[in-house]
Amino acid sequence: MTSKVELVSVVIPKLNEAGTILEAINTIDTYTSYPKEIIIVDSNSTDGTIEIVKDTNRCRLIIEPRRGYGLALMTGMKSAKGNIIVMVDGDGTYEVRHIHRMITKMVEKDADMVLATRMYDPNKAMGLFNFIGNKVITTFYDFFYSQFLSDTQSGFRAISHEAIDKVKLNEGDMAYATEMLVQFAKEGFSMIEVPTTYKARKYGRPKLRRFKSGIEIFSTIFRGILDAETIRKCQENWKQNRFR
Ligand SMILES: Nc1nc2c(ncn2[C@@H]2O[C@H](COP(=O)(O)OP(=O)(O)OP(=O)(O)O)[C@@H](O)[C@H]2O)c(=O)[nH]1
Ligand SMILES: [Mg+2]
Repeated sequence: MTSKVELVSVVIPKLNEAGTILEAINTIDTYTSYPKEIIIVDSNSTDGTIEIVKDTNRCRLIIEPRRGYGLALMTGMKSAKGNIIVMVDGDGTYEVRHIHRMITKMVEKDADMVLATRMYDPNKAMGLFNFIGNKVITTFYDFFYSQFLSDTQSGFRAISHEAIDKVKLNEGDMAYATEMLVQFAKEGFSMIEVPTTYKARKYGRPKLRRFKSGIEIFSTIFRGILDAETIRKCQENWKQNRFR
């Protein structure tokens, strides 16, 4: 539950995103009027990103030498001081202006997590493979974990710090985001979505390795399904919450 905003910690994992990071920082600074801190977690970028971040003097920079999207987020969240944590990519693909709208919704609905969904975006900028993969994963996830999400692979989320501290997450790479949803469903934490827009990557290369990530994400979902206790809890939570 998130009934008030004390401090928002925006955690940005980034690796070689020199072309987009400054704009992301500036936009977050301008459009998020809640009290905030920006934490950048870098795995030793070699394209000048680190220098750009240092020059801004507006962010806390953490070097996490181990590679992996999940590891970077775990490290960043560990040092977050806010009662709300926002995770978002530093690659210019997500509309970071929408952080404000996500947090307002979070407080209004007293939610544990708000995901920015890209599924209602009129620009349809998501690549076809990613779109299909996302749809399949989301359908499986919703069915087995009794949820109604439309974009489980969104890496743009506002999360209650208290809630994330209660779950144990181990996935070091892209499956981290799915593991978080599995654990939140098991704990009965409330998850809602707000629409956002999405842009295709303009700078650098994606770090997502589709095949490897696909296997890890499905393994994460199926591991939870095989755990009868998890599924029982999700169904129980759904029954309790459906008339709310
Ligand atoms: N610190 C750190 N950040 C990472 C690592 N791998 C990925 N990232 C960052 O995590 C975010 C998500 O990775 P992306 O490559 O954008 O993956 P994606 O969003 O699936 O791919 P795109 O559609 O191309 O954006 C980006 O901001 C990356 O720079 C890593 O090993 N270390
Ligand atoms: Mg990205």
